[in-house]
Amino acid sequence: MTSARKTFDLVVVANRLPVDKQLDEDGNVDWQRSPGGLVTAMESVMRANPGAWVGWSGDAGEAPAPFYEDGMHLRPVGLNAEEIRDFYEGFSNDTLWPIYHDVIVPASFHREWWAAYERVNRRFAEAVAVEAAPGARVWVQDYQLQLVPALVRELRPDVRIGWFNHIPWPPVELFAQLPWRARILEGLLGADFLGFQRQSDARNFVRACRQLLGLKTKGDRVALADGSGRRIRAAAIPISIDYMGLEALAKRPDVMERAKEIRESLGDPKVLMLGVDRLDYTKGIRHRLKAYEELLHERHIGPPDVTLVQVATPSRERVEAYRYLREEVEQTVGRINGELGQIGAPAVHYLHHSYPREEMAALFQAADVMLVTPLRDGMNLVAKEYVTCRHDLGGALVLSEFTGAWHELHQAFTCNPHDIEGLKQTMLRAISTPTRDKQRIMRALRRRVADHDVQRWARRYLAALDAAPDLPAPDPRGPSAAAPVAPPESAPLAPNATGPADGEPVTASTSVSE
Ligand code: GDG
Repeated sequence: MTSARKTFDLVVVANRLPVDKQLDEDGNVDWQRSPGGLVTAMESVMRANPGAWVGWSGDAGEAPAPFYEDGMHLRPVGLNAEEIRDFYEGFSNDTLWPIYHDVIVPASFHREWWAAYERVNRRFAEAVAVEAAPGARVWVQDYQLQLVPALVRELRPDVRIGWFNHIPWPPVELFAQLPWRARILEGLLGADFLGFQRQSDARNFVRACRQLLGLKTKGDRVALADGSGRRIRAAAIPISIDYMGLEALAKRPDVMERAKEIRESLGDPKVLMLGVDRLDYTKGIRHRLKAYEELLHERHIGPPDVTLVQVATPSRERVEAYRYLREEVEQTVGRINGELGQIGAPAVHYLHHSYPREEMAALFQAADVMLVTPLRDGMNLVAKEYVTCRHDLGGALVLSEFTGAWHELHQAFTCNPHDIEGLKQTMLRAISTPTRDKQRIMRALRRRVADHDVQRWARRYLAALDAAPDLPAPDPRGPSAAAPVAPPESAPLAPNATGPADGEPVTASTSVSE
C-alpha cells in the first residue's frame, strides 16, 4: 500500500538552501541554519504556512535526500562542479551580476554558461513541481533563477508563482546587451507577480518588456501576447531585516560589553569608522578607501584619533574580477598603513573574514561612523542593521544614494561615492555634526526600519502575490482587444508598434547577436 506523498502550500525556491552543511568530528553531516535575512523572513512566514524550501546545498555532487530542519521541509538540488562553474560563478555572477549592476566591470558572455543556466533552472523547476501542493504559492528568489517561473508554469499551471529580485534591474540599454534577453524576460513572465527593491527597478523591467518583446504595458502591468490574456504585475516591495530580533541581540549585555572591548582594543579612538561588505566591486570599497586616504594625507583626520575598521567578507573568489578587487583593496590598505599608520595605531584595520552575528552587532555598536558607499546595490541590509543596533541613538550613517536603502533612509549622511571630494566632505560632516542632531537623525532612521521590517516585507509580498490577477476581467468589447504578437527573439531593441508609453524617449535600435 502506498501513502500519498506530502506536498506543500508554500514553496520557496532560492539558489541556496537556508542551511550550511557542516561535518562533525566523525565525518557525519550536520546542517546549520545560515544567518541570512531571507531565512529569518521566511521563518516567520513558514511558521504560519507549512512550507518547503528548494535550493542548492553549496557542494558539488549529487543532491542529498530531502530532510526537515526546524519545521521546514528542505529539498536540495544538486550541481556538479561544471555547473557550479558555468551556472553559478559564470552566468549568474560574471554575466548577470555585472549587467544588473551598471556594468561596473564588463560582463562575460559564453553560450555554454547560458546552456548551464537553462539546464539548472529546469532542475530547480522540476524540484518545485514535485513539492508544490495543488494551487500552492511558489516564491522564486533572485537573478540566478529567472527562467524558473515559466518552467514551473509549464509543469504546474495550477500554482501561483511569484519572483523577487534582490538586486537592481538594469536600464533597458544595459539589459539589451544580453544575448539571451528575450528568454530571460519570457522566463520571468511565467510568474503572476514580480517584486523588485525599488520602483525604478520595476519600471525598468516593464520598459524592457515593452521595448524588447513589443508587449503592451499599462502602469505596472505587462500584458502577455500568448492568447492567455494574462497580465503580470511588476512592483517594488523593498526587503528589510528582522528589526526586533537584531535589536534584542544588540541589547544583550555580552554584546554591549564586547562593543566596549572592541573600542578599547583599538586604542579607544575618538572616532571609529566602519565598513562591512562582501568583498564585491559593487560595494564601493575602493572609493571609500580613496576618500579616507586623501583625508589622512590632507591631515583632516588621522590615527590614533580616527581609525577605520573594514570587514570584507570573502566572496566569489573564483571569479576573476573578485580576485583583482581583493588584490587592489589589499594593496591600498597596505599603502595607507605603510604611509599613514603609526606604531600600535594602524590607519585601517582590514579583516578578510566572516564573523558571528554577535560580533557584527558589537562592531555596529562600537562604530561612530558607518560607511555604506556602494556604486550600486539592490538594497544594502548593512545600513538597516547598523541603525537597528544603535538603540543608544549614537553613531552616524554615511549612505550612498545608489543603494535601495537610501530610498528609505534618505535622512542619513548621503553621498555619491563617485564624487570623492563630496564623499570626503560627507565623512567629515558625519564626524563633526553635533551629537543632538545625529541623535535626531538616528531616531528617524530607526523608526523607519522598525516600521518596515522583514516580516512586513514577507507579508506584503505574499499579499501582492495572492492579489495578482491571473486573467483580466472579461473585456466587454470582446476578444479583439488582445495584445500584439511578440516579435521573434532576435528582434532588435525597438519600441512596440504603439510607441513608448509614459512619454519616455524611444531608445536607439541596436542589434545584438550571440
Ligand atoms: C543581496 C543584494 C540586498 C556580511 N558579513 C558578515 C555578515 N554579513 C551580512 C550582513 C548583511 C548581509 O551579510 C549582506 O547583505 P547586503 O544587503 O549588504 O548585500 P548582498 O550580500 O550583496 O545581498 C543586496 C540583499 O541581497 C537582500 O535582498 O540588500 O542589495 O546585493 O546581512 O550583515 N554576517 C555575518 N558575518 C559576517 O562576517 N554574520
